[in-house]
Amino acid sequence: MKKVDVCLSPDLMHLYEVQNSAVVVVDILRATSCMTTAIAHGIESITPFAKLEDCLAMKANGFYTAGERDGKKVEGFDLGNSPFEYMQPNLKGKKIAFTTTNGTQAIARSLGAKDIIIGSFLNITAVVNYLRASADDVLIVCAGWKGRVNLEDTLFAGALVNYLADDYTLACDAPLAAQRLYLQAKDNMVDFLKDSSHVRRLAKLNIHKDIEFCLTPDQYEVVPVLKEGVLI
Ligand code: 3SL
Repeated sequence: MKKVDVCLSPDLMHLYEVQNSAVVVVDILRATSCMTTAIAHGIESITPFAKLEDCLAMKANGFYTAGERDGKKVEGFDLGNSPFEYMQPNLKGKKIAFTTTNGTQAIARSLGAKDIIIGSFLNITAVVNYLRASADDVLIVCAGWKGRVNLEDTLFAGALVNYLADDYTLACDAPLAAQRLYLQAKDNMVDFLKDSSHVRRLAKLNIHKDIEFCLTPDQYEVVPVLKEGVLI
C-alpha cells in the first residue's frame, strides 16, 4: 500500500526522504492558492524563487515579478499575493517569477523529490486524482509561517489525507492529527480559522475576501507541476 505523510513545517524536512515520493506543497494563505489560480487562468508558467533579489532580476528577462514579504506586495513587483490578481485576462500566456515569505521557501526545501506539485483547496480533487494515478508515496509539505506550524495548511493536509485514507497507509501521527483536525473543522473552515495567526495577520492588512476564496474547494481542475524548476 502507498503511504501518505505530512511535514508540518519546512524546518522538519530533514526528517523525510523524498527522492521516491510525490511532494504536495501547500500554502493555503495564500501562495499555493495563487499559483493554482494563476495556472487555471492561463498564465504560462510560474518560476518560484526563495530569494527576493533572484526574483526581481527576472524582470530583465521579460517576466512579470510577483509575490510578497510579510503579506505585503514587494516594492517594484508587478503583482502581489492575492488570488484575484491572477484572474486578469491580460496575464494569459505570461511568465511569472514568484517569491513569497513561506510558500516558495517550502518549494525550495522540497527540491530533490521525485515529483513536486502544488496543492490548495481550490484544486483538491484534481490533486487527489493526480496522486491516485501515481504509484508514489505522498508527502504533504505545509509551508507554515517562518518555520512555525499553521492551522490552515494543517487543515488542507488533513483534508487531503481524509480523501486518500482508504488507499494509503498513514505514515505517522502527523497525518492522523491533521485528518482529525480537518474533520472537526470541515463544516465551517472560515469560522474555525478566525483566531488563527495568519488570518489575524491578514486582517491587519485589511485582507478578508482572499481567505474565504482560498478555503473554497474545487474551483479549478489544474494541478501545477514543477518541471525543471518551473511550475506549469
Ligand atoms: O508566506 C507566503 O508564502 C504567503 O502566502 C503569505 S501571505 O498570505 O501573502 O501573507
